[in-house]
Amino acid sequence: MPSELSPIDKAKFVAAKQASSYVEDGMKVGLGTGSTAAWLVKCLGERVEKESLNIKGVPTSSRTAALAREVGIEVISLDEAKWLDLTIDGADEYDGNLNLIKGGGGALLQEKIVATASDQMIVIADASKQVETLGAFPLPIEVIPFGWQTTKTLVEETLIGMDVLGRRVSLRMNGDAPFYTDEGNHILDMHLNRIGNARQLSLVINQMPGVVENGLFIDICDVVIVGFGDGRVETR
Ligand code: ABF
Repeated sequence: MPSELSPIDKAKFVAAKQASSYVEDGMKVGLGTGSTAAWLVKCLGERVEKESLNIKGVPTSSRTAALAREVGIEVISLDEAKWLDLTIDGADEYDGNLNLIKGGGGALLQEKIVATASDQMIVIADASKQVETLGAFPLPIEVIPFGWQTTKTLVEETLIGMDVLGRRVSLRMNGDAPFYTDEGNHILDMHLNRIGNARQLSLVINQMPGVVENGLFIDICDVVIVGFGDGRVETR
């Protein structure tokens, strides 16, 4: 373990380290995005170097692609891979049914496509990501830039009558300018506080023109590996 890690980084590292042991020679692996997933990519890079582990990685963002190449992992596109053995990624929240909110890092679209195209998805997280009910973390939705303000208004109106506690929707910014995803889209963050029916909300949001995808991952995650600041790891 790298020395001098803060408790939160130690928690992320131990979860990532444990998850990296699920990766076997010859696998095609989806590589997540975010600070926890970055530990995973580094752990896998170490195995590639020390054990001559032969894997192909499909990154979920340009950031992860750059890191994977840097640590010596062979990077291929999802279309080259066609289907993956395993995807390992972080999350912003997970509940008792292993449903997730993802997309705080702005990469939810590629993350969802890659995770869905995998035999298994493992989430790695520190213990602070566990919630009773999803929604304290703002739910990101990816929208195309054309007419995004109209899409935002329609989303706000749609939230009336949904089982949520808040309805504020904000455009994600990057300094003074709107944030752009790797696909050239914007992100709207939905401050819902509590999502009573995540499955229904996900379906309703995705029906709206202008919405590309939302950050609810329902029935996609198979296992959550939780790391703690004292170095313990638990599997859910
Ligand atoms: C990605 O990175 C996301 O979907 C999630 O938004 C975020 C988690 O980041 P971190 O691991 O830095 O908390 O996995």
